[in-house]
Amino acid sequence: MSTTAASNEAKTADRDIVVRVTMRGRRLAVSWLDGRETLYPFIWLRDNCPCEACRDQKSGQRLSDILDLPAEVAPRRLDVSVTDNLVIEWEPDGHKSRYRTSWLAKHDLGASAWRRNEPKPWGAELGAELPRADWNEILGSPAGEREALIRFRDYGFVVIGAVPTSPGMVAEVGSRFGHVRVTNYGRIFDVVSKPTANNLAYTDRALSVHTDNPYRDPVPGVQLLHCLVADAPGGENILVDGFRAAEEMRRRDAAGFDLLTRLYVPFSFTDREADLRAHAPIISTDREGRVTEIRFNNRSADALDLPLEAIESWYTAYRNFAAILHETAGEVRVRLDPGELLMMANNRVLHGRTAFDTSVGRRHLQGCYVDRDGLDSRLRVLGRRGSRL
Ligand code: OGA
Ligand code: NM2
Ligand code: ZN
Ligand code: ZN
Repeated sequence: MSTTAASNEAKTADRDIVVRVTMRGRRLAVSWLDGRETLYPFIWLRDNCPCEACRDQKSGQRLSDILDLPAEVAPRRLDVSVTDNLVIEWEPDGHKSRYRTSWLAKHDLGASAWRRNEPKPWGAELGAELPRADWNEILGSPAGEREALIRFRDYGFVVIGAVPTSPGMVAEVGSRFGHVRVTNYGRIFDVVSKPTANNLAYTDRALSVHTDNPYRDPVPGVQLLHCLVADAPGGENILVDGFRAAEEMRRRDAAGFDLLTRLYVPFSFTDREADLRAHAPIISTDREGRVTEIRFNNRSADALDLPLEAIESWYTAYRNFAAILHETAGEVRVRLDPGELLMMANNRVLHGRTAFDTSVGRRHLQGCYVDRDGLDSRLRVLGRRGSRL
């Protein structure tokens, strides 16, 4: 363990040590001790000058407008003799910029890896050891809280244990990590079987795996479900990694995958007070083709309004994807006990439940939604060196 840590540290240092800086066209080429070479366009460097004339030193925000920069910038003088710094004096105005080499190393414009953490795909095997956390450990130390958020980030969900079963705790947990999103269902909602339910979630029926609120724009990023009472037989939760399922779809039916990413389909929810509608693809991808969002909820799928020629082939693709989502090889089952709280990335992990029988006992979950960006922010803050939050 210690050897690995030491060699990792050595590697990090090599990554941050500059051996040579040269001009190449309108870019600066930096060679690093670990053998890499990175390129930085002059305009990019000048725009990212961290000096006090360019950045407010308190907020870190940029003070200038883009047009305040000369259109043609180029280094007049380079100096790498200052430890861990690259100093550039610029043409035409003599402005001086000083960049930390570790900052430059981190901004390798040729590699996209530093931009994101790859999700860890999972299937049924994850059921053997669910990503778990403990509310007391989250409260107890920044490291404990960070661990919980890292599991959530990597797997798209985490089961948090030892959350007191007092009503409203779900929003307290949500607010610990991010910002609760109020919806037409309220700040928090009670998932119980009710006689007159405006949503099938408020019945004792089984719910097949789904994305919550696909009819909303934007869709809530994170859902929390906190178990208060679990006395009714049944009511087991089912989780599926939608990203993994989408990759499986791409492999098995590339043309169908393509249809599900390209065609926008309608979702809706209506009751006495609400008429929510949104159009979106079932699978969304980024410019590099990576899956970024799954929106799958058959209960709230509205009548397709695609061009006539597209309907049958879309249904074939939709059914193929649904079949993958319903494969037991991809699903994890968990029966929440009172005090357990399931926190899920609603854009990635689909959830469902089996039916439950209220003739024997009650079942009561409380839920809320939080925005995803707050959690990501919290994780970064907790990762700051010496974080003592
Ligand atoms: C929901 C839901 C699952 C459950 O309320 O959106 O999916 O376990 N509930 O009741
Ligand atoms: N509830 C539990 O998104 C959905 O319609 C699923 C959501 C009603 C907030 C249920
Ligand atoms: Zn500056
Ligand atoms: Zn749901």
